[in-house]
Amino acid sequence: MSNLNKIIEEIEEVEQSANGQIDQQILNLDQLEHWRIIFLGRNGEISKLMKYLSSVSDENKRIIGPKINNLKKSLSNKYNLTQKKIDQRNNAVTEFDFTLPGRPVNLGNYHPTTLIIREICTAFSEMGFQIIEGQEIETEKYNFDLLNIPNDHPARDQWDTIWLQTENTNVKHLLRTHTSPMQARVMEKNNPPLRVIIPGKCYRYEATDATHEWQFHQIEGLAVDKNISFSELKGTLFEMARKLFGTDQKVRFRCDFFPFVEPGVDMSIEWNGKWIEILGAGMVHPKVLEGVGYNPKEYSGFAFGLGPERISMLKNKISDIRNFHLNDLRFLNQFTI
Ligand code: FA5
Repeated sequence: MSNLNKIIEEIEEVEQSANGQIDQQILNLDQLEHWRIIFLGRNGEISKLMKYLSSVSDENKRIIGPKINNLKKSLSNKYNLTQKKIDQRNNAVTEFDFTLPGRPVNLGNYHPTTLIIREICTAFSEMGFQIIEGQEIETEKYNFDLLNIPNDHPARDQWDTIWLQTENTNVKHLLRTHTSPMQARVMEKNNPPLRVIIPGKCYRYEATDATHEWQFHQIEGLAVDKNISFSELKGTLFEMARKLFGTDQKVRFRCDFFPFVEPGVDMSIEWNGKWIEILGAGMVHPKVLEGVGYNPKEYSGFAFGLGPERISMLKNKISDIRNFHLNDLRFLNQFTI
């Protein structure tokens, strides 16, 4: 190998070694200084290469001279760049201000449905009602039969039902269409007097729109005792409306039909100059009392079922019930405790 080739090879080796070290091994300024001395120092590798210039021909000088100069420039650049990077890293650590307040943690809120259910339940528990919960998967017997809605009765159409396919084909299961099946379940397990409130989810095979969801909530109320009359029903619901909407709240009762109450009513509240229906109610039908083994001559009671989302919509000026399930934080963040 000629002298020239040997020198070129050496230049390349120095380049490789210098770049390899600075890219992979240099972590701090001390190491960088050590690297500088080895490659760019007075007796470093670049200086050693420079010395070849005095021993080669002018022609070869013109070949290796620029190569050595370029290498020196590129290593000097790399040195400056690495020094900057290390400085920045060091400053980033030393400039961290430990006295700064921490980043705020996003705290969750209660869902508006939870808030309104709690508010309504509190109103009733202040009137002596006990709060209980029930199951969302029901049988035909409790959702319909024990509520005086026999098979093939047209009243069933009022509750578009999501039926379930289960292994037991003798018992028909469904997603409860209302919370009323809990009336029979509570009465079967308890003796009067009783006053209960039952919040929970309901499901109907319905097209959704601004006031209808296929999954929504209801709050059922039931009171059974001796001598319970329609006055107690009216008084209780009137008091609830005053607690929820303010002491001036006007309410209106009108006749309505539900097979499990007699007489049946719906209650509306006066809202922005209009009557808005908020619940169905009535005196528990004697057949329902009989069905759970109560003597209708001895006991009477009232029941009602209301939709908490609809009440929240009125109170909070929500124009579309579907907002409750959209999971949109712009909507949900507006509700705080
Ligand atoms: C019933 O479901 C009866 N079980 C209520 C009842 C109980 C009457 C006890 C008498 C005695 P209704 O289908 O009207 O009735 O529903 C009651 C309330 O649930 C309605 O006033 C409304 O607030 C709410 N609701 C009904 N369907 C929907 C729906 N698709 N989306 C949102 N809320 C609904």
